[in-house]
Amino acid sequence: MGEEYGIFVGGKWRKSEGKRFETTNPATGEVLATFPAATKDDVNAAVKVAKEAFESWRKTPAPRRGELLLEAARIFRRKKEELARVVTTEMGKILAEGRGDVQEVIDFFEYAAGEGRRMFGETVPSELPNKMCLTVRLPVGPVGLITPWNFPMAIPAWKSGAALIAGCTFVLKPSSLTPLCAARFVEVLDEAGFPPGVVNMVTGSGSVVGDGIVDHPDIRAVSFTGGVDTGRHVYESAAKKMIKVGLELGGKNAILAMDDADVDLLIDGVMFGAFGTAGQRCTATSRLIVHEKIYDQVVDELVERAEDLKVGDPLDERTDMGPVASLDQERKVLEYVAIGRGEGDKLLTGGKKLRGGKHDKGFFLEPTVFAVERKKRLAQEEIFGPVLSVLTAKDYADAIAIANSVKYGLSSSIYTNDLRWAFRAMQDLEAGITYVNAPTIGAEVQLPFGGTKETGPTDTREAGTTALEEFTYWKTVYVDYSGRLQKAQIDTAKLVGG
Ligand code: TXE
Repeated sequence: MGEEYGIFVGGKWRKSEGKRFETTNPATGEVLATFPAATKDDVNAAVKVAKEAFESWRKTPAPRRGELLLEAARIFRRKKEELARVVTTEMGKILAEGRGDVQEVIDFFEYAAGEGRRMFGETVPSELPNKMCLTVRLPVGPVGLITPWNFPMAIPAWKSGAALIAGCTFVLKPSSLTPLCAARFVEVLDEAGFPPGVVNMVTGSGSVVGDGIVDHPDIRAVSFTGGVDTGRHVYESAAKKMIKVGLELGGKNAILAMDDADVDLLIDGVMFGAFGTAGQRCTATSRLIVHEKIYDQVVDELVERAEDLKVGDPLDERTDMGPVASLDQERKVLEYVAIGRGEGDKLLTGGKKLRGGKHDKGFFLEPTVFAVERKKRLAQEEIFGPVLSVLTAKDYADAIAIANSVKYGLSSSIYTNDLRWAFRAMQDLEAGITYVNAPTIGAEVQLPFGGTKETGPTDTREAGTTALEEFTYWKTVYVDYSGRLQKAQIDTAKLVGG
C-alpha cells in the first residue's frame, strides 16, 4: 500500500479532506504511496501561510537564503542514491538517469545559492550632481510552481531554487504521476531548515489544485512546465490576473545531419537524444532531418542500433530504456504509431508494446523509428515517447525549412564539420537552444533553458542568470543627497545646448 502522505503546509504534513489517489511504479504496477487530491480549502490554507511567511522571507538576506539552498544541496548529495531510486521507481527512467535527475537538483541549488551573493543590479549615473541611481531586484511575492512528471525532482528544483533565492515563498503542485518524488524533495528542503511556510506542497488535480493556485489572488507569479494545452489555459488565467507567468511547453526537437557529418558521432547522439528517458524529455530528439546523400547509411545504422537497445527493468544497471511513465503515455505513443501507419509513414523498426515475462507488468514499448514526410502528423506533433521520425532534406536550406516548420521551438541540433552550416544554423534555427555536434538533450544549469514559439510564448528562461526573471521585478531607486529640490532635465525648460 505504501506510505500515506498528506499535504505539506506551513512546515508540517497535514491531513486533507480530499479523496486519496495512488502513485505506482510504471515498471511493475506496484503501489508506492497514496496522496490526497487536495481541496480548494487546502490550496487556500497553503497560499495563506505562503503569504504570511513571505513577509519575513523577503527580508532574509539573500546570502542567508543561499546558505539554506546550499545545505539542501548537501543533503541531496548525501541522499543521492536513495533519491535516484525513488525517481526511477516512480517515474520509470533508468537508474543512471534517476541519478542525473538528483544531480540536477544539486547543481542548480549550488548555482542558485551563489546567486544569493550576486543578484546584481546596476548603478547608473544621474544627470544631476549629488544624486545616485540604482536598480535592485525584488521578489514578486508568494508564487505557484506547477511541475510535470518527466524530471520529477529536477524541475521542482529549477523552479523552487530560483524562487527561494529571489525571496519568494511557494506552493508546489507536482504531477499526480510523481507526487512521491515531490514529497521526498520537499522533505529535504524541510530538513535543510527553510522556515515554516516558505516551502509548501499540495497534491491533486489540475482543475482544483492547479487552477486554485493560478487563480488565487495572493499568488503573484506562476512557473509552469507541461503540455501546450494546459500551458495555454494557465497563460490565459495568469493574463486575467495580470501576473507573471513562465511557461515551458514541450517540443518537436530536431537534429539536422549534414552530408559531411561524422556518422558514428551522429548515431551515438541520436540514440541518446531520441531514446534517453524513453523519449520523454522536453528536449528529446523527436525528428532527425538527414541530408539525402547520407540518408540510407544513417537509417540503416540507426535501425540496427535501435533494435539492440535493452528495454526493461529500469533499476537494472544493464537496461538502456525503461517503461514509459504511465498507461496514458503508453496509449498516446501507440496511438501515434497507428496514426503514422494510417498516414502511410514507413515504420522502420519498433512500434509495439513489449509483452511476456516482466514486460507484462509495465508500460514497456519498443524503440520506434519511422520514415516520415514533412507535413505528416508524426513530423509535426509532440509524441513524448520513444518514437523518432526521420526525414530527408535536399540541402542546408531545405533542412532548416523542415526544422522550423513546427509550432514548437525548444531545442535543436546540427551535425556538421563545416563552419558555414554550424554558424548559420545557430541563427537560422527557431529554437531556444541549439547544439552543434551534440544531441538536443543535455542542458547545464548555469545556462538559460527555454524556448520560443509555442514552447515558450512568455520568453522566460529557467536556470542560468535569467532564472530570477520569473520571480522578481526591478525597482529603480533615485537617491538625492543634494539637500535641495533638483529637477531632472525633463522638468526643466533648459536643454543642454538649447
Ligand atoms: O501534462 P499536463 P501531462 C506534454 C507531453 C505529454 C503531455 C501530457 O506531450 O504527453 O504534455 O502530459 C498540471 N491548471 N508534456 O498530462 O497535463 C498537472 O497536474 C494548472 C511536455 O503530464 O500539462 C501537472 O502538474 N495546472 C512537458 C502539470 O500541470 C494544471 C512535460 C503538467 O500537466 C491544470 C510534461 C490546470 N487546469 C508533459 N491541469 C515538457 N515540456 O517537458 C493540469 N495541470
